[in-house]
Amino acid sequence: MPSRGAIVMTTIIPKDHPRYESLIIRERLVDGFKAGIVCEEGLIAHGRGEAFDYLLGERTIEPAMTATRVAVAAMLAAKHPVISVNGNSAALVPDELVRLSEKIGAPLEVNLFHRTEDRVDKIIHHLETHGAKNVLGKKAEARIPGISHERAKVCKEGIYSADVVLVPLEDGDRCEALVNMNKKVIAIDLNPLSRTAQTASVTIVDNVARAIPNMIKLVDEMKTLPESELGHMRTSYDNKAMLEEVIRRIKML
Ligand code: PTJ
Repeated sequence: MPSRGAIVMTTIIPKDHPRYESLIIRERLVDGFKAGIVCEEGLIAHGRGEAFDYLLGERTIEPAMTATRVAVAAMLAAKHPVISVNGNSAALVPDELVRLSEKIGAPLEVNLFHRTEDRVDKIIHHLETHGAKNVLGKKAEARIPGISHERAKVCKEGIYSADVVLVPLEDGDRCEALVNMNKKVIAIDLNPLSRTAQTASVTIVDNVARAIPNMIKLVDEMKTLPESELGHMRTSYDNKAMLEEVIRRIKML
């Protein structure tokens, strides 16, 4: 029997399948759903993401890599960075979220749009089986002002007091509310037109399954760079221009 919240791959995808990576990602989501980690709506949201990923060629395009570099520069400079984790990202990149959290010194906080205490417990347990310690989110005693849904519930010493928040798969409302709290919000969203993508401080238009591993590699490359260089990366970056470039590339298809 799988342990509580454990993901067990149930379908075998042959490695020589031309769309192997995409199908593996889909299977991880389905298995995450069966394990009670991903919600029904998460499967629908993934379908939307897949469509945009197809348009991007299912690869990290150059403007997304630029945004990823700026995101890492922001996280390295942050006083209190926090990584928000929802059902989909926990199912897709649990090992990588734990590694990024350790490398940056940014706690993981489970924060769900479709929040149930059972799913919070399962996701925390799932991250712990992948090596995480002190996952936040069970105790969510603070609220983000200006939003009425469950994602407003946050941990006081986590997202509530963070200066930089990384939010893979965000909803637009909360992204805007976090920006209104003067936080730097780094979103990972395959849809460059979404309200999240348009309101975040830095938007990585990429699949979370590629973006988080890219961030891990970049932390190693960038952590020895002088602060002047990291600062220049952050201040010279224009998120709106980057999004326009992504949309231009999609139109050129
Ligand atoms: O686990 P919960 O309860 O927090 O719920 C998670 C979902 C995803 C259901 C919730 O956050 C939600 O409703 O999200 P939205 O508003 O549908 O937005 C999801 C966004 O993520 C969409 O713009 C998708 O294109 C995008 N997306 C989907 N899959 C990926 C993705 N972006 C990056 N990587 C993906 N794998």
